[in-house]
This record gives sequence, structure tokens and C-alpha cells, in this order.
Amino acid sequence: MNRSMRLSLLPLTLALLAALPACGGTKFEPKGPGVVATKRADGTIDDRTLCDWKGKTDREASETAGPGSVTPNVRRVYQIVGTGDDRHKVLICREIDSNFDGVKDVVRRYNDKGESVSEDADSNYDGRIDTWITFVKGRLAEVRLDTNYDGNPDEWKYYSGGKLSRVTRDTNHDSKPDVWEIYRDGKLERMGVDVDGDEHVDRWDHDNELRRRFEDAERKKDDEAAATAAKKAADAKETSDKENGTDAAAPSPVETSKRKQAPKKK
Ligand SMILES: [Ca+2]
Ligand SMILES: [Ca+2]
Ligand SMILES: [Ca+2]
Repeated sequence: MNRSMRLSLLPLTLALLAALPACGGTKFEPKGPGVVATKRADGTIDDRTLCDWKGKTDREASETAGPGSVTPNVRRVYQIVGTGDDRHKVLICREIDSNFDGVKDVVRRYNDKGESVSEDADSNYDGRIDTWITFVKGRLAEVRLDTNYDGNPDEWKYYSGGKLSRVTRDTNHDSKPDVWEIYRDGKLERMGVDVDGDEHVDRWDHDNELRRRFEDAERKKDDEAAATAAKKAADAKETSDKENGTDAAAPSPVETSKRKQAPKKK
């Protein structure tokens, strides 16, 4: 694809990207070869647990059947904290077999405040994690995706205040980012492309239509704020005039006296 073709496709690319949900989320459509749960020598099923609890005396695990499952497919792991009357358990890890193949494919970890810390997922059920989500103070902060399922992340999404703020992509899968996207208010504003592979942006493409709409919206907000402020000031003046016993509609005493002094027409 030559440069002009790439440029002509850009509006479409930007439109498609803008249409994508802000959150990377975890979609579970089988895309690759599946894995099968294996039976151990003692007859138990190896569900490839993603939580760290086996062989730990200070942790406890419980299994339940989630919606649509007849067998337990959700495991919760609790940390035992405190002693005596203060002894209680805190949820630190929850893992799910979301496609009911017997193998756990999503895991979320929590801190002792109950806030989400991270989530890992095998979104194509090939037995390999391809989605890594990081939370900061319980809020979505970063999503790394392995979109070609080669084991290496090639898409990095960064969030600020819960909104998508930046995306970098390794589109030719050489482990180096070559596309940088900057978002404002969760919407794509500009996109930088590294054309020669030196990890530096060679070209910034702006979505001018999006920027114009954003600026129009900002201007409208400013106009509305100014109109509100003007109305407020007018109301305040009216109130103060009434309190001072003057009526804005009536001529002021100065004007009245001037009128009296004005020479009479002959
Ligand atoms: Ca599974
Ligand atoms: Ca996978
Ligand atoms: Ca990859």
C-alpha cells in the first residue's frame, strides 16, 4: 500500500477506531485452537488455576457454579487475616472458566481494600493469556493486548480518569510500537505513525472533523456560561435596585433634576 492510499484510508480507520468501545473489555469468542482440561493421576481435573492458593495454609478457596454452568466454574480465593475474634477472610482472587471447557481463562486479583488490581484473560481459549488489565485505585488504568496471539502484547491502551487517553500499537509485530493515538474526552484526536521503523513519529494525522466538533462544543459551552453569567448579573442588579428603593425603569433623580433645569422651549 502506498502512502497516498494509506492517507485516503485514514478517515475510515479513524472512524472505525472512534467507534470502538473505550474499554478494551474482555470478549470471549473462540478464535484459536482450544485447550482441554486434563485429568490428574488421582482423578481430579486440572483446571489450570490462575489464582495462587495451592499449598498455602493462610488462603482458602471456594468454588461455585456461575450463570449458565451446571458444574462449578468460578473459584474465589480468600486470604485469612487477623487472629482470634479479629480473624476474617478477604477476597484476593477470582477466576472463571467462561466457556465451560474446564479450563480457567479469566482471573481478577484484588487488594485488601477490595479494589481490583489486575485482570488477565485468555480471550481465544488457546491456553495462553493475551489480555492484561491493570487498575489503579480500583479504576481502569492500562490494557495490554496480544491481538495476533503470538504471546507478545502489541496494543497498549492507557486510561485517565476512566477514559481512554492514549493507545500505542505494534502493527507489524516487531515488538516496537509504530502507531500512537492521542484521545481527548475519550475520542481519537490525532494519530502518529512511524513510517521507517525508528520508533519515532514521522507523521501526525489529525482528525480535523472531530477536532472541529469538539471546539464547536467547547465554544457553545463558553457562550452558554457567558449568557448565564450575564443573566445572573442583571438579576443581581435588579434585586439591588429594588432593595435601594429605585426602579431601573424610572428615571434616576439626577436625570429628573436635569430635566427640571433644562431650558424651556420657546
Ligand atoms: Ca475456559
Ligand atoms: Ca489466548
Ligand atoms: Ca502479539
